[in-house]
Formats: sequence, C-alpha cells, structure tokens
Amino acid sequence: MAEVYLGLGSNLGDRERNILEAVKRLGERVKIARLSSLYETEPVGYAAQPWFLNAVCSGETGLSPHSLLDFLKAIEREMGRSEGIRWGPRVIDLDILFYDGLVLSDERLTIPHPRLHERRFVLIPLAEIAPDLVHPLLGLTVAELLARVKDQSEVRLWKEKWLGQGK
Ligand code: A4P
Ligand code: MG
Repeated sequence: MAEVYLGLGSNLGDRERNILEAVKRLGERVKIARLSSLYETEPVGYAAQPWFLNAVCSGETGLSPHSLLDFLKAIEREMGRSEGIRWGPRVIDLDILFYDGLVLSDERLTIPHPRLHERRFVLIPLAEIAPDLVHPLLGLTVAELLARVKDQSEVRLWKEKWLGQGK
C-alpha cells in the first residue's frame, strides 16, 4: 500500500457537492485517512473564472501511480468534466500531489505535482493535515514551503467541519 496525498478542486456548479461526491468515489480505491477543511480560493493561472473550492486528502491505496491517475481521470469524466481551457473552469479536478516519497516524471504523470509548492490553494489545506510532510525533491516540509511561497492569491477558510472530518 502507498500513502498518497490528493488535491481536489471545483469551480462549476454546486462546488461543495462536487467535492463531496469526488471524495465518496475516491473511497472505492483509496482508504481516506485525513481530509482538510474546504477553502474558497481565488483562481490562479486563468483569472476570468469563478472562485474555486479546494481541499486535500491523504489516504492509502494499492493502485500504482499510473493506475491511480487513470482512476482519478475516470472520476473526472464520470462527473461530467469536459475538456476545456487548461487551468480553466471545471466541475472537478483531481491531482496527485504526493505518492509515498516517490519522484517520477513521464509524459502523462509528474510526482510530486510540479506546481504544488507554488500554490497557496494547495499548501494551506496541506499544511492543515500534514505540516511536517517533506517534499522529496525540495527537501522542505509543507509548513516551510508555505512560509516561502510567493503566490499571494487569496485562500479563505470556507467550511471547517464537513463529512465528519477533523477526527
Ligand atoms: N498530470 C501530470 N502530473 C499529474 C499529477 N501529479 N496529477 C497530467 C494529476 N495529473 C497529472 O491535467 C492535465 C494532465 O496533467 C493530465 O491529463 C495528466 O496526464 P488536467 O487535470 O486534465 O488539466 P488541468 O488541471 O487544466 O491542467 P493542470 O496542468 O493539471 O492544471 P493544474 O495544475 O491542476 O491547475 N486555481 C485555484 N484557486 N484552485 C484550483 O484548484 N486549479 C488549476 C488547475 C488552475 N487554477 C486553480 C486551480
Ligand atoms: Mg489537474
């Protein structure tokens, strides 16, 4: 089994319901251990779109990295995400942030996620559930990455207790 950290984001439709639905579907192949609060976040990369809800979770899975990516893409497809503008609006976006201490990069998959350390909308929820987790390439903890991040986009705590999280 591998310990994985996943990022969830939605900025179309009922955003909270979309994230909740994605967490439920993830549970079919990933035993969820920790789930962050929900944060409302300013769009990064492509500004002319609605604000996101973002969260992160950790869990254990028997899936290989590429099988996990296929599983996440299948959930995105089933939940009606259509191909759109890169970094543009989406019903649900699921990213692999970390997979054990693995470092991997090919044409389909890069682990750790190549932009996670530049993004407050990832680092803030991640720091809530795993501040001491060390980035295997950068050698810094999540809390240290957050202290150094240049991104100044807004990230607001939106809902702290949901789905029985925080146990
Ligand atoms: N891919 C490579 N590595 C990974 C990985 N670690 N996890 C490939 C997931 N996918 C990975 O992703 C494009 C391709 O990246 C996948 O097919 C996979 O083979 P995508 O999800 O189809 O497209 P995308 O999400 O539009 O592009 P990308 O580059 O993944 O964007 P990001 O980095 O996910 O950013 N602002 C706020 N506030 N909140 C957000 O959640 N999200 C984005 C998307 C931009 N701005 C945002 C947010
Ligand atoms: Mg993505």
